[in-house]
Order: sequence, then C-alpha cells, then structure tokens
Amino acid sequence: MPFDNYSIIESTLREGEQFSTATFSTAQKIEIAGLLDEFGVEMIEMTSPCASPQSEADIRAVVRENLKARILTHIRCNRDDALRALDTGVQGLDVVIGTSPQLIRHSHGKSIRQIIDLAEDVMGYIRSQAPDIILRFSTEDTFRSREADLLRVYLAVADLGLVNRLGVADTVGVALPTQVYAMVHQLVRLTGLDIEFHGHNDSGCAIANACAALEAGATHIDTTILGIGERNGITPLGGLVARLYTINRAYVQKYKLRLLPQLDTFIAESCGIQIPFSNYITGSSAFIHKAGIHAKAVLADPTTYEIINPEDFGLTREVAMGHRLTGWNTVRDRALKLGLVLDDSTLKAVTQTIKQRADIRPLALAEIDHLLYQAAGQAL
Ligand code: HCA
Ligand code: CU
Repeated sequence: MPFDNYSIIESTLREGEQFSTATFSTAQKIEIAGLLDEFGVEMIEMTSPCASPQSEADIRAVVRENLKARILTHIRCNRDDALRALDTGVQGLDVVIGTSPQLIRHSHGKSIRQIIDLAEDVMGYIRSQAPDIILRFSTEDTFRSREADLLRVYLAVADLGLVNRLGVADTVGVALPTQVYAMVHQLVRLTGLDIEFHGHNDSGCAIANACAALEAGATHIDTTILGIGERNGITPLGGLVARLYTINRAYVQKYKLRLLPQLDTFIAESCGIQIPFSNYITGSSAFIHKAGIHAKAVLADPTTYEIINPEDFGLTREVAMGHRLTGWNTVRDRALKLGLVLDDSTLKAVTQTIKQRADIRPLALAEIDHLLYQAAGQAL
C-alpha cells in the first residue's frame, strides 16, 4: 500500500525560512526541531550552511541535539557547497539544480548536457567524501521542464548508483495531481529509487499533489508547519496529516498528533501571523458546527458531519448556538448540560427568542443560559 511506507521531510527550517516573515533564532530552531522530532517526523531539512554564518552554526546546533529525526541540509549542485555541508555533520544532503528552460536561462545558464556532467561530478565527489550519507538529487521546476530533458538527467544520475533518492519539485505550484502521479510513477518504474515530492501551493494543489505522489509510489513528502515557504508556501504538515488521516487513520498513527496545535501555534507566533480560520485541523472554525440540522446530528453522533475527530489532536468540537440558524435540539442539549429539564414547547419558545434576538446580533452563551434559567424558573 502506498501510504504504509512513507516519510516526512519537514522543511520548516529550510523552505519555511523562505517565507516572507520567517527568521528563526537559534533557540527557535532548536525548539522547532525538538517539537518536530517529538511529533515523529523522520527527517528535518535545514537551510544551506552557505546561506549565512548563522545558518551554518544553527545546523551544527541542531545536529548536536542528537534527535531521532535525521538532519539534512539543502544545497546547490556544486562541490564547494557540498564540502561545507558535509563539514556540519548532517546525516543527509539534498542537492538541487534547475532543469526548466526558465531556470536554465535565468538561473545557471547550463545546458542539459552540462547539468548531467555536473551532477555526475558532484554526486561522485559527495560519495567519495561521505560513503554513508543519505544523498538526494532533485530537479528544480520539474513540471515546467521538458520531459525528455528530465528523463536524461534523472536516468543519468540514477545509473551512477550513488544516490538514495530522487526529488521531484513543483517549484511554482503549477502541477496537477494527474501530472504528479504520472511523473512519480515513471521514476519509480524506471529507477527503483526512493522518490521525494516537494510541492508549492500557488494554485491550491499542494496537498492533493503530495497525495498523488504517494499513490504513485513516492516514499518521501516535503512539508512545512502551516505550509510556510516561498510565496504562499508548500504542502502543510497538518494538511498532509488531515489528508492521510481521512483515508485511513492508521496512516498517521506513527505521529504524535496531539502536538500539531502546538506546532502550528508556535510557527504562527514566530512569524507574526494568524493560523488561517480555514486551516486543516487547527483553524479556529475547523470543529465548529452551526446550522440547526448539523448541530442536531452532531450532538447525536459527531461522525455525521465530522471526518476528523478533534480529540485525536487534543482539540474539542463546538456547537454554536447564539445565531439565527440555531435549532431547538441544540438548545435542549445546552439545557441538559445545565441540569435543566424543560419540556419541548418551552425549549422551542426559548429557541424562537434566541432566533429573534440573533436577527439583531449574535448571542453569547451566557445570554442563552440566562434565558434557559429564566424559562426553568417560570416552569417551576
Ligand atoms: C526553491 C527550491 C525548492 C527546492 C525543492 C527541492 C523548489 O526554493 O526554489 O529541493 O526538492 O521549490 O524547487 O524549494
Ligand atoms: Cu520549494
């Protein structure tokens, strides 16, 4: 089964640092890495040591934490970057080079032939220096690259027998799930290597694309907490978890799901942003039921309108009551919680009062409770 055997490469400390408002201190990086490790992600990817002196020191600091998760760093395809990265003590190198006409023209100017020669040289060099390191080679902007170019590059690198993993990157968030499926499937079939998918969310497909990659046999998915990254980011950790959980909860059993709210909150606070109301699992309204028909069914059995159990994430559901769409079953449930036994006609009358008042403005729970106590007093 494609979902039984996958790993998360958590890139909040690399791709996430490329988010507009993200600048993590060393202490924050150590805390984020520690929390991610406790959550259970298999790998943590960090910014290249070549980015800045502090970036290099931070990799060393996180490596010193001796976490269960493997620590990787992300570098351009050249020997100098590789040497600096190896010196930090990381357990894996993620090497990337652009293959799309756009990146060839505006980023490095190399032909496909030159890219292959360089990749062969750099992969060979890394292996000679670090026989046991986990080595990944990825093409940047895979989905705007010519398929023939991609296959030449990937097959040449795979044939070296030096890399553990090939990476597929939807750098500009343009790919459709069917395209991701086809590309990953082809690479699995042709190379037999582990395949990683990295997907941006510019057109809203980052989670669906990650799922399609897994269905096609990908073994590794890149995520960041809340999906932060360049522009509007990549596959969010919580979104991937929600996607897989709803296929089968067993697929995310290996992670400590109750830590997700803390991870999302920590990143939102560090980046000075709010968790979006619509966020998977941790959005403020993710488990609020409102309309009377929904509320009635949820009170009877939450699974009627919930595919995710909030309790698995240490969260609670809420049935909103003080609005004009409310129903008398919700009001009865509240009365029972308050220990008030009211007959149906009294409950319906209170419900009508709530609706009339809510036509003017929403009611707080205390106001509803007051109405119920009043009705109980009158009924006594
Ligand atoms: C970028 C690089 C990258 C790399 C992905 C990878 C991308 O910042 O442009 O190494 O797999 O999206 O292509 O994040
Ligand atoms: Cu990216």
